[in-house]
Amino acid sequence: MNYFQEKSRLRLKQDCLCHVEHILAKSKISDKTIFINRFNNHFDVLIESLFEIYGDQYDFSIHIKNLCHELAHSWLKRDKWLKTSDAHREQHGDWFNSSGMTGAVCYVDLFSGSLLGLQQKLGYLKELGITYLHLMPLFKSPEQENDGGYAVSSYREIDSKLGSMDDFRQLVKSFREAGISLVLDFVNNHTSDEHTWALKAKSGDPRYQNFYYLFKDRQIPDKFESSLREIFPEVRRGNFTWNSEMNKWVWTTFHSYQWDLNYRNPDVFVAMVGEMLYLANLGVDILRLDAVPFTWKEFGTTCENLPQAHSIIKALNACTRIAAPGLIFKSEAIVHPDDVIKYVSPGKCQISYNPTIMALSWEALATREVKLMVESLKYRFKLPENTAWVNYVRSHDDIGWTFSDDDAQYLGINGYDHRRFLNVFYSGDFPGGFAKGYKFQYNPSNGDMRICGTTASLAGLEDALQRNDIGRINDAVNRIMLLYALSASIGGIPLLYLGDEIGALNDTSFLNNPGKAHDGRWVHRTAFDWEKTQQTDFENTPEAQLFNGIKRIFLTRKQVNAFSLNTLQLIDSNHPSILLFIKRDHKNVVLCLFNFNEQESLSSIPVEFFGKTAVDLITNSEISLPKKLPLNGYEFKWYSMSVS
Ligand code: OTU
Repeated sequence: MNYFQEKSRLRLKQDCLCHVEHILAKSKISDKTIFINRFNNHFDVLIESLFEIYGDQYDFSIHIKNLCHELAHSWLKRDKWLKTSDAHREQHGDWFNSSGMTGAVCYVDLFSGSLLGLQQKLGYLKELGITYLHLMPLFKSPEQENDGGYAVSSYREIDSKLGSMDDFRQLVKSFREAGISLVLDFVNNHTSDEHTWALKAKSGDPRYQNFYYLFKDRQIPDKFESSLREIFPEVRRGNFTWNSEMNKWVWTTFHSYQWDLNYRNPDVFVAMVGEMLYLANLGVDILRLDAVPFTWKEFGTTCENLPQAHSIIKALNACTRIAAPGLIFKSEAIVHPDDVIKYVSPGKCQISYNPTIMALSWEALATREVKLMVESLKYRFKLPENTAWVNYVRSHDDIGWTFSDDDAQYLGINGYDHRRFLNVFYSGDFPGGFAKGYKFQYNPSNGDMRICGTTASLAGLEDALQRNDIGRINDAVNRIMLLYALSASIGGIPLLYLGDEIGALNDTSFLNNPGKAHDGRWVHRTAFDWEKTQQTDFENTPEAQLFNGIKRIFLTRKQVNAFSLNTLQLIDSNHPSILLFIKRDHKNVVLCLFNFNEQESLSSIPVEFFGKTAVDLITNSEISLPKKLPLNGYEFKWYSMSVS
């Protein structure tokens, strides 16, 4: 910023401050200084981030004033209990990351039928120790195809099949009282083509036509297209959709009914802040920012991960710090590891999926070698303070092999060939393999594809059950527990895909539903089988082993502060299949070992620990640590010692 820009920024700040003071003065609320202080503390970051994207717009200051108006009014509408929680969380910048935090995710309709039904499942979630629950998109969306709710028609209306806004408000309160934070998606890259803004655009309203990227002919789309990726090439080629009502091409990165929002227009930013703060004021604790890499477009680029997409997040974050500081963001960037990490900071997204470790733990199961995961952990795991990874085994989406080709090359692995091998392995085509998955979105232009399937089916349980082979069933169960144990101890928050704890298998019944049949991801978005939970109590079924095993993993994790910390010390196990790292805090040192192999394997133990007495955290028994430690097939071990 030059001298004149600096001057005008200061003047703008003064104007905005007057503006919000004026709004607050009209309200009866007594604690106005809290808002003013926050405004003073975060306005500079807000304005700098917005200046990066809108600084060249002649009406910049008008939009900023509209934004301030939105911030002040949203804060005034915020419930008292949320304001109390805001104050507490401001004092505890890492409130979301402790070993007590355990995540889970579900579709409300598939898990419990409705929001009221979900209230009834509180006991089940508590038994598993869940303290963070991500509810997949809940809002109004097109009747037939809606990308599992990721085509939002209104950010302020609950899908009537799931319940009402009042049901949701009640749920937020009772879950918060039960110690469960709620996570919702903020689908901010696009709306559905049935959102009021899209409907107005279709009817010719120029203000709302400017909310989207519309083009009268193919000239500009073609120029962009040459450098763009295709996300769902089996559904539609290219990134643009012809709309005959407007006689225009619309930018649609995902499906044709998901219209990308035009963030070049500051009006869109202000409107989306309004929607975001509405969600915040419902009492949502965490917003998952969907598809974060895609919000800014520039000619000649991939239109992913551009610096301006980061400026948008910084600005959204600053808005929450001012008007709803109890809220944090979770980044959903399933991209190259170097790009994933750039979204994670206290000023952007405080938490993020860890897609690299997710993919690499499946990679290690397929290869029985941990070297690619170790290489990645060396350089791509460390996060800034007051941020955390969300470690997941499976999500509602496909698995993309987003590891770094440089890491692979360093180890003598050809990234392209390795991805091909992993796709063949997990789609079940590899001779002698254990996985039963499905190929997803094969792109004939470049050979890319991804993989679908439930955790259990990908880990071999479906195949083992079909063969009725006890040995294979045990292997499959142990693979699943291995991955969950890793997610619970590596650092950050583990995330359970509900159903994994009872071994949910692939379900192809979605093929009979015309709204879902074209999207293979529904094979792993299965209806929760409550009958299976009955078996977990008294039978030695795979369901019982999984449920009790995962529950034990989560409950044990709660007692180990070091498991949530971002720091990790990698140790060479001297065995290609064994991952070995140390987690420590000021009180305890925990050796964590994971055998990615069905055979018994021997791990070296660091010399400083020879002969030390350690507690096996899972069995609660004591052991004197040997030089070489045997691990059974797919076994994991957590050995804790106090710092002397
Ligand atoms: C997300 O995923 C959601 O998780 C998907 O369920 C949605 O379909 C999609 O956005 C559109 O809303 O490409 O294959 O780097 O990987 O945003 C899934 C981010 C996806 C993308 C991700 C996207």
